[in-house]
Amino acid sequence: MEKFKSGFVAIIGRTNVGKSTLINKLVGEKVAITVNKSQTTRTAIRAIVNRENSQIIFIDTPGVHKPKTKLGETMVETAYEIAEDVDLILFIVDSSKKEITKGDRIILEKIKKMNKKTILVLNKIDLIKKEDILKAIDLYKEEYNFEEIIPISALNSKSINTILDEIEKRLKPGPAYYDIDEYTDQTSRQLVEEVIREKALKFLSEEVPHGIYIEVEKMNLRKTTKGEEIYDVDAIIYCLRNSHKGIIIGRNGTMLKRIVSSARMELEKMLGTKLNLKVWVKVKEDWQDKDNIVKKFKFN
Ligand SMILES: Nc1nc2c(ncn2[C@@H]2O[C@H](COP(=O)(O)OP(=O)(O)OP(=O)(O)O)[C@@H](O)[C@H]2O)c(=O)[nH]1
Ligand SMILES: [Mg+2]
Repeated sequence: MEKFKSGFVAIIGRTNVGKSTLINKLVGEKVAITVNKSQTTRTAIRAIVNRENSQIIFIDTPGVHKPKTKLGETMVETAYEIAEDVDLILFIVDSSKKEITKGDRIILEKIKKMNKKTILVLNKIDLIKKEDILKAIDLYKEEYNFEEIIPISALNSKSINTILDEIEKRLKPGPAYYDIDEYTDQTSRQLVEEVIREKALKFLSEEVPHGIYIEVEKMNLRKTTKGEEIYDVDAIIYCLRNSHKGIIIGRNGTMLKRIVSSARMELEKMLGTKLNLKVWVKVKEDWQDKDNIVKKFKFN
């Protein structure tokens, strides 16, 4: 019999290239929120794939970008620290960019310096012509001795097994580090915070949602008189300014209602129980530069 293998794989890349979309497809469950905006992922999330002869632990990382706050700095540092630590890197680029962008170049140089085993994933090929895929492969081939270059569209599941097979080939014998029925180390509290943030990012325009963070203050599971399980959850959306608070709540509370009901519906599906979700909005100026808050987003 083949020896059981295991290992840690970091998914790294610029912001908005599709890292979290890919990790969700790899695991077959939603572990990370995905939005068509930059800097969606703030902290590293582990997601576990159990195969017959292996266990692969993926780590989704915040997108590499030019940081403007302490939070941003911590996010980028986190991504690099994780890359240093893993057995293999999945480097994701957006193939529709047709060139190696400045941000990709910075990451590429880091990879060269670390001299790590790296699989390159050319994502979003649904947006480009077939011949451009070959061009992109040639472009990157010259840059680094990648283990493999795999063109995909993370919107479908077509190449997921290819990616998993290519990773498995390169893992060393090792134990299963996590229970095989676990697929993430995220707590349900964190999940609630992230899904609320996803909806806020989706429904609010650019500047406002980037300045928010969510804190679940209370999360209790109880049984209703009918014997159904229900979570009572109190959460707070912290934002940077009073004007932002007004926008998040919206006229007659409509925006907040929209965020909360959309988050609730999705979470009920994910958690498999009913949710009584109450959300308040509060102002906390400059939190993105406050160490005691930013430390919440550090990887541990
Ligand atoms: N057309 C197309 N869109 C994609 C593909 N993969 C991801 N996207 C979209 O790209 C956007 C960003 O995806 P995310 O997965 O949130 O990107 P990310 O790299 O995790 O971003 P950060 O967390 O901000 O670093 C979302 O709107 C996705 O639906 C793809 O293969 N094709
Ligand atoms: Mg992400």
